[in-house]
Amino acid sequence: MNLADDILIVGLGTTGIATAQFLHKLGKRITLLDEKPEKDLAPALKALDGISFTSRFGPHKREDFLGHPMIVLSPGVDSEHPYLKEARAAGIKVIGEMELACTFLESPVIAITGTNGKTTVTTLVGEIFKKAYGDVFVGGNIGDPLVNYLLGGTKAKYIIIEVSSFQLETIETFRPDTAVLLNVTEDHLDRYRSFAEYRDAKYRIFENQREEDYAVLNASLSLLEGIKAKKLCFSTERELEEGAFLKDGTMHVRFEGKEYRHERAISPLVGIHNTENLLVALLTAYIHGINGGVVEEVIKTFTGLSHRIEVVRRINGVTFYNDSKATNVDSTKRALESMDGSVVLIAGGKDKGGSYSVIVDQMPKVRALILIGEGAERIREELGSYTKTYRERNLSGAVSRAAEVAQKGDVVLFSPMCSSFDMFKDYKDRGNQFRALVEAL
Ligand code: UMA
Repeated sequence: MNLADDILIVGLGTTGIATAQFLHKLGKRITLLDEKPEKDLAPALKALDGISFTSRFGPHKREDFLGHPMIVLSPGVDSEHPYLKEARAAGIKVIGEMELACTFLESPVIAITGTNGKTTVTTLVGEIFKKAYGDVFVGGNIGDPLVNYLLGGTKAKYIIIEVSSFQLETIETFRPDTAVLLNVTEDHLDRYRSFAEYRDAKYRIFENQREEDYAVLNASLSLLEGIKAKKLCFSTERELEEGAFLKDGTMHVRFEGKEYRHERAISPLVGIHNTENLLVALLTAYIHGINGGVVEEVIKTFTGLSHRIEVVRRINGVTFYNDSKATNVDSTKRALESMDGSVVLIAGGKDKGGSYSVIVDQMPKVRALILIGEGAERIREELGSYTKTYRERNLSGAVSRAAEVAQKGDVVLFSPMCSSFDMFKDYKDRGNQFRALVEAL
């Protein structure tokens, strides 16, 4: 791609900082734009010490988007913002950081998207590839922007990235050697005008692939049209001629005329959603020539991520789980499905506009529902009639209430179904605060 000499970077979070450093290294003239006031951007500006740039901070203005031939967006910036539409109409090139970075990549790329499980799968695939090949970059939406890999200046054997729908909105040539789509359920309806728009952004992961690439996808999406890459599916429900599936407690991978088998029980991860995650990891490893012994060694010891159905503590026969990473309703549904016995569910946070009734089937096992945050009222409207429901002012009140209503043998599950930004810095901060409150009980 021909990069302009004068580039506007929108958003000065993790992505914007790394993008500014990279474009500076390439000798580009950069301008930084962020809707926050300058005083709130002090840490970001400190990270850019020694780099020359012009900047405009505070509420976005139309003219700020029109003065540069090229714009690089951070994922959090809606690419359909009216000022960006106007910029495109004026002939300005608008791309995202992932598109910018991918044009410089020389190593094979494995990209993983999906509404849920993408961080777990990216981490697990990363661990397997590190064990097999040593030098591997693991990043993207997981927290380390792809441009950071380029800034590192070394060449990895594989690049394994978690990719969000936000990042896929602004691609043009991004072409993973292996693209994985885990699942698509309602999320981010505060950004997208419809579910279809969100889903279509996810499907773009396959858009530029060719016959020699691989598309790994959930068998429920196997009829998806327009994929040029070789399709390989995974399923926990049915046997597949080719791909990965679960049968009688054994995970099977059928690939290029061979069959590989691993017992499901070798992994400490619980739940059917994790079986899917494991099948994907196995399939991806076999596609890229990794030996079954290496895969099994990693799978046996991979205990999952923090803030994802993580046991915090057992008190008087009640087990407290931190599932702060559940920022959408499908994620909470999966957590509930993995639980045996009665559950006291703590939920709520910043509402993203989707329907909470997705978990109605699981409500018979919910002894009590304890709600916090901006989304509390909408959740109560949709689920309040199914169980005893409490509204608490903050997380501390919710944890105390949960300890009070839970009975011996119950699970207290903090699985918010919402994002964290109404009351916390991010889902990690929210999960850490939950842990501390439970530890203090
Ligand atoms: N901003 C503007 N104008 C806007 C919107 C935002 O100026 O219209 C500014 C904000 O004031 C802020 C900056 O942009 O200063 C933040 O940019 P950002 O939201 O893109 O955040 P980054 O820190 O760059 O983090 C992003 C991803 N964030 C989002 O997609 C919202 C991170 O994913 C990702 O880890 C990181 O890039 C590295 O790739 C987070 C996430 O929540 C974890 N992702 C969503 C998800 O997983 O569901 C998609």
